[in-house]
Amino acid sequence: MKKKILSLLLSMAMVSVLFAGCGGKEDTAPQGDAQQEEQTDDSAGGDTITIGFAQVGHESDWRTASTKSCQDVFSAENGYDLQFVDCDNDSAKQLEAVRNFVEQGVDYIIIDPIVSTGWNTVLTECEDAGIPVIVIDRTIDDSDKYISWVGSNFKTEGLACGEWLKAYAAQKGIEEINALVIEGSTGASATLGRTEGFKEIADREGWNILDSQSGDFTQDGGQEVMESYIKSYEGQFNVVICQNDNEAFGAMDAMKAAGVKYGVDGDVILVSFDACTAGLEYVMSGDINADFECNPLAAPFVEEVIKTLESGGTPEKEVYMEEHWFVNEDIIPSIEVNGESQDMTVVTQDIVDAQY
Ligand code: GZL
Repeated sequence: MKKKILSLLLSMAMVSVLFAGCGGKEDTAPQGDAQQEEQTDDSAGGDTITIGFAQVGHESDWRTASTKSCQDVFSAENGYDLQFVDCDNDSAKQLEAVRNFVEQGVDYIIIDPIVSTGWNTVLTECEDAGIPVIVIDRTIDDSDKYISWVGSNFKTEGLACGEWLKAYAAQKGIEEINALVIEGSTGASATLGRTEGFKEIADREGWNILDSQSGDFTQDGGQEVMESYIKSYEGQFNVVICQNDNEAFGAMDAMKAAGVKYGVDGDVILVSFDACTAGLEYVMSGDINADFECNPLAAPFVEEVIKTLESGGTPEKEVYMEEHWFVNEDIIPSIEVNGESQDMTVVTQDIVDAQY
């Protein structure tokens, strides 16, 4: 928007200069106008940056924190005009939102892609309009027509979950793993990565994944899938992997209602991803055995990308967020993921109080 206002004011200033040159009765007006335009130029020329943000939706605690991070950083007092669209987990709505941003002529577009494919055409439209696109969180896998991506390595999260479960089962003398997976939203890179990572370890260790269905990253979805699993696999499973905390909350409700004991003192190991505040509270209480963090606070890093661009620099194409792996019990100090030693963090009240 900054761009559009500037070019409009510059052309108005040029017209007023032309009028002034003609000596018409508008002599004073154009001068006055020109000065006013200069002032206006100055005020609109360098300050407000307009950002169009097409957010996945409002499906989880994680998403709420992600949205708040962007709204806090890209605020009016920080010099931004944030055009926020909650795309309600609807890919068609998200593509339409991005096209509307192009129509509006925003200065930057931020996208958290609901699904990882179907993006090349609309990103080409953004590129043709000269509007830089920054992708956060989930990835776009069928186009690289964006400036930067800021997010997490979802496959690493899945691998860490598998490596921890291997070490945990050994510590507890559990010889057979019969796991049920409640996946995230179908087609989301977070779902694809976590599923791929965990399955790689499960295949390597010869574990049984009895079933793997989508709970759509919601609490209702987690509860519905877990209720169905209990009917189909009662007494056959000893691990439940939920691909986000809100699904785990729903799965807990379903298991509680069915009398299935889960967590540190239960018959079923319960694992989650995201590590939001409420999720860590359940880790601390022992209801969730382990929670693999996915950091939603990308906005400060996105602002760094924008500032680099504004100063004529070239930002990094990929920026990875820092994340931690949380557990209830202090029996596995670290795990090895992709050949790298990674600490397991026992959840304390201080950690819960500091979480997003
Ligand atoms: C992961 C993010 C996922 C979270 C869910 O980066 O896209 O979507 O794990 C959220 O909580 O709904």
